[in-house]
Amino acid sequence: MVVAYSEIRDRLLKCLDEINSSYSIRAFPYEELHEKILNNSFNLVVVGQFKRGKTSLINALLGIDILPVAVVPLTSIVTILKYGQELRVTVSFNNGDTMDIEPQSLSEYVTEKGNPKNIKDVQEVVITYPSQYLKDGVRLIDTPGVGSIYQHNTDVAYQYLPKSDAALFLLSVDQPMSKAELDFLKDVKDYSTKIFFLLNKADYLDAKDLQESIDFSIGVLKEVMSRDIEIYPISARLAIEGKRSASEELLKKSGLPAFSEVLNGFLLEDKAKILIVSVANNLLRLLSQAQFQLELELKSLSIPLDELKKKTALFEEKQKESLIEKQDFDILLDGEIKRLLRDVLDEDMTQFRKTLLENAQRHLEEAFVHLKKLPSKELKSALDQSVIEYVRQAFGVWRAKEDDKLAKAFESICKRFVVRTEEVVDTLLRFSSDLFEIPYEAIRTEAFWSTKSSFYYKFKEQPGGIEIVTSSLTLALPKFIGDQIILKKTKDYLIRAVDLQLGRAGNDFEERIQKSKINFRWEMLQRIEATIEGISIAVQKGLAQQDKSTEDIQKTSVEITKYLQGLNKLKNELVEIKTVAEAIRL
Ligand SMILES: Nc1nc2c(ncn2[C@@H]2O[C@H](COP(=O)(O)OP(=O)(O)OP(=O)(O)O)[C@@H](O)[C@H]2O)c(=O)[nH]1
Ligand SMILES: [Mg+2]
Repeated sequence: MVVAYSEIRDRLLKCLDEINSSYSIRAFPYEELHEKILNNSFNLVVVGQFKRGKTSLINALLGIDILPVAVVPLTSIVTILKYGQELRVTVSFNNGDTMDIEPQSLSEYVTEKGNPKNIKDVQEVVITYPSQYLKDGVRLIDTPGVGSIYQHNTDVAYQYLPKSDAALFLLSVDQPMSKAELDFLKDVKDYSTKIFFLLNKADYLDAKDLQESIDFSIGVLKEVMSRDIEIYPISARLAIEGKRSASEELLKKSGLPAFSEVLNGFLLEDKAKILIVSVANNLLRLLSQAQFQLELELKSLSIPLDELKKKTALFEEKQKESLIEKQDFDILLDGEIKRLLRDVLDEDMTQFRKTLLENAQRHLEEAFVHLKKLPSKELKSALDQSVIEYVRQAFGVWRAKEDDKLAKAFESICKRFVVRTEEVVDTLLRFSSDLFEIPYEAIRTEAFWSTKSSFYYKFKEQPGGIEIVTSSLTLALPKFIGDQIILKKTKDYLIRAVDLQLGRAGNDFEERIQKSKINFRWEMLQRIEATIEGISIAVQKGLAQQDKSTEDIQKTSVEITKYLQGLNKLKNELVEIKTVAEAIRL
């Protein structure tokens, strides 16, 4: 069954809005759920050797000619394409600044020719575009080709792998796979959970030769990946032509629609499904609770006053138990977070520092051999530059990976504590359910917390890459200084630069984890509070009504029943949405 993701997403959003506007549910996480649904994005990162047609593929997928392509190694900066109501191109620089530019000037920032060795110090470029393809939350990430003479381009490509949902690995028929390509693939394998292989430029070959090329690539890839491989032959060129001339035939021949379908199926099944089901479950849980409270209110209208008071006293006794639970919650959560910072973050930083210093020193010595003919002052500044560049790249890659790792670890802590919180809430509700003889249906919502993109651990979009203090030594350099002293001083500088960077990165990680913890804790305790309050208020309302006239009581009871019917309708709709989502299969 082909399900339009946008369709069930919109149905879910409608439910969410209706609950928010018609039912006053305490601690209803409307904003969070809304944002979660709207921001659900699929990051597709396009990687491969230089000149395989990565940029062309993105143009083809979008049916536009927006990104610059060429016959020489070109893309040097990562470009992210995402949905927006109008075309807009924003450049982010490593120092944190951003700037909107005209689309025509794109190549002055993202290409090796327009921005050689990234002298403009660009971190990334974000393009928003009103394309149907991007509307469902797909984000396409164009990366510089690896393996060209521009090493810095290769490093950049690595940074975007850990957070991607899938990598599109591009090969092309005009060149057999190279060693650099295979080495790169081995790394991609470590960083990326899902890889699709595309064999581009299929238009160069006839059917027989194309098959031969596919078979050859499959053979090589199977060995590296140690699993069965599927390769999708495509022609970005034909796809662009097909879209431009609105020719179905060309488009079909390009192989792109067939691949898109597979890709969309994967995205739906892997991410959209989990998201929809878990949000629906969360809403169902909240509605169940609201329903319980309404029924309790209804019941309280008819229970004899004495009995009602007795039951209320019993409930108040019970709710004291949750105070102890709350204390335990705090102690345990603090402990887990401390362990995360100490056993994971500190440990990783120590390890990274060691490897980085070793590698960077080796790099420095090599650079020194190349550069030592330069006059002292130039030598010093060239070495500093080389160190800065090296450390920046290494940090970028490490930080992306560490970020992902911490997010997952934090997520898994949250997951355990959500289960705990829900148990406390359910115990209270079940107790009241027995006490007042009203049915209560508990719904588990763990799925929500296992979605890949983290919820509580909030990522900044990470503007501003690694800032490095420039060495002030250059200025203070004595006139006739020996080369070896320069090397030594640069090595000292390297250590200071690394430690400074590491200190910053460590603080940044820790601060974000602590902030995330506070948010999480608050929200969990809020859930328990809201349950207790909801139950108390329902009983209080009943109590307050008891001395009213029979007519008034009758009126209230009709109103509540109407509310309950509305709730039931919403619940049915949510169950249906869930069923549709669960049926999504590739
Ligand atoms: N015949 C043919 N040529 C293609 C196709 N796709 C791309 N090309 C050409 O291949 C060359 C490289 O395309 P790009 O899209 O710039 O490749 P890239 O992988 O982004 O290159 P880098 O950014 O340098 O890594 C260009 O001259 C394209 O016109 C295709 O399907 N068929
Ligand atoms: Mg490119």
